[in-house]
Amino acid sequence: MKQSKLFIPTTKEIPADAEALSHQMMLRAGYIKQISAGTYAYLPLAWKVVQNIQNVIREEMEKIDAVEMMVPAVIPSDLWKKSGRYNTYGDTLFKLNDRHNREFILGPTHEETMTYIVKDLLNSYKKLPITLYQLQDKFRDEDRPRYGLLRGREFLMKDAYTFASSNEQLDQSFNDMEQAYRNIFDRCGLNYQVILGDAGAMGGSDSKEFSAPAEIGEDTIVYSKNGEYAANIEMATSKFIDNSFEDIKELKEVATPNIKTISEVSNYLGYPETKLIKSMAFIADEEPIMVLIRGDYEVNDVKLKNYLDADNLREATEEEIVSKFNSVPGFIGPIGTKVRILADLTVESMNNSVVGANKIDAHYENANVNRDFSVSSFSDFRIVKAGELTEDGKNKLEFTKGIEIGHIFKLGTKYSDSLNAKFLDENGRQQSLLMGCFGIGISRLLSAICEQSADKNGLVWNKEITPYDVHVIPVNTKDDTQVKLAEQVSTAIENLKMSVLIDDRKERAGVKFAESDLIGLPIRVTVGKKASEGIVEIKVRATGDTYEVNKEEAAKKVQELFLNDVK
Ligand code: 9G3
Repeated sequence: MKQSKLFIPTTKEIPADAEALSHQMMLRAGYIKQISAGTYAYLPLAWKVVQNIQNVIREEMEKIDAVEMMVPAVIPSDLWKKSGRYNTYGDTLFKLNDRHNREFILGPTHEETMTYIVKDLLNSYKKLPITLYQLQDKFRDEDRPRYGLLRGREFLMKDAYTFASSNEQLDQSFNDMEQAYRNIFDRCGLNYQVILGDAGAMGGSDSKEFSAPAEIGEDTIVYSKNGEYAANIEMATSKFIDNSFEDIKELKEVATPNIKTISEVSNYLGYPETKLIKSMAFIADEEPIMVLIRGDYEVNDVKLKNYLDADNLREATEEEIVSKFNSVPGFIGPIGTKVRILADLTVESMNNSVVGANKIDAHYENANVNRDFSVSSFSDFRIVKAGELTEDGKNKLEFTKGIEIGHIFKLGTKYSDSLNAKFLDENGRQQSLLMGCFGIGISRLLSAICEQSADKNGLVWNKEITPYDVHVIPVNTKDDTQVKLAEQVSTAIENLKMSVLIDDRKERAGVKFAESDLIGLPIRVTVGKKASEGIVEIKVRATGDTYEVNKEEAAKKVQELFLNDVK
């Protein structure tokens, strides 16, 4: 391909609002162009990479008998009203009306659509299991789209859906998909961890997340160095050790004038934060709930939401703390409270604790569960801390940041129940279809690959997904010898089944080399001054290794390097 015919709007300046390395480099290398907040055009080189990634995905889906199809992006809202998700996702759902004023949404994911399609068709166990997938843009009106393709409002996803007649079939599909994802991410040259993920909102049970370690990642991954434990912090658990037993003391009210936060109370009364109980006020689907946790921990919203199976969970406002908790912000506590009280396991073994007195400028000392207040149930509601031990006490927990590039779920019958998608089992009984759903964020995957592989000079592609295999650069396009030799070498390389981008533009050498480093093709062949001696230079982008070879052996050397030195 002649570079003069392509469209690669490279630029030197780094846009002010591009913080992520991948975002900066994809802009500078002319791979993407922002159209609006969170929506991007894939320019020719990026689109080639995306298609290469999609072909890797197709090959791996083929191996596990998953079948590609395509559904509309414009979906009637009433499908989402039936599943109950129309309200759950509120503002994040893109909504639109057609000319007859009928309501639609732009699909953010397609559990409902797929269930609607197979319902009444996959009506016998003989037709199950089946896994359908698509490679399609998804729409999510994110509040804060950012980091380029990492968090977009229109983005490419591979979304797959399994319909099965038994848990064994669903497990098989889930395991097949996990292996397929490992193969896909390995072939994309990515390093990643498979971690315990939150299945909460999806109504299912198990879920596994594929997380690519990256500073810019929005996920916090909790893991043990020996690799035995890895979980999204939303789900992570730790061993809780408590040995603070004392004799029960008399409850005592103490004046704490304008002393509100945990650290203020701790300092003012001279107690460590581990002797304080933090009382959090939440509204879960309109119900006021108080959650108690030891002063040195934070409540984990995801664990709480999953425990309550709530659609909407939020912290109460100061006004609600007065009106619904009959308390005073900063002095809220469990004693005398009428709302349901849940408590983290850390509270179960505490005694003689400090709690808010539910009135201005006052706290209690020596508060004890059961004597002074009752808890309706104890559960793990805490956010684990780095340095804590894994539940088996054998390993220390470390934290790192990661980019969620894939997530696989076992859904159960949440969607088939709500859309009445049933099949006849081998005993002639009607059952709801068992479902699994599996996603790869393809746009996000592109960013994650760039985050992990780009260097200060630009992008660096591996051989599986590079837009072109070899970059041939005639340094001086006015020099016939160089131009002819560049064409000869390009043809010889193409004859060895490698794709070539030839930089036939009338640009200065410095510009050509800098842009070649930016767009990141794995191998570069420079045809410069030594062309007259029939010598060309070959450079491996990832390592910088450089070789001078005769023109006759150039193509062979490129092939050898491409096969052996390029990842
Ligand atoms: C929405 C909106 C945002 C969403 C969802 C729904 C995430 C939503 C979870 C999934 C689960 C799986 C199939 C492919 C793999 C992931 N964000 N999720 O359901 F309406 Cl606005 O998408 N779906």
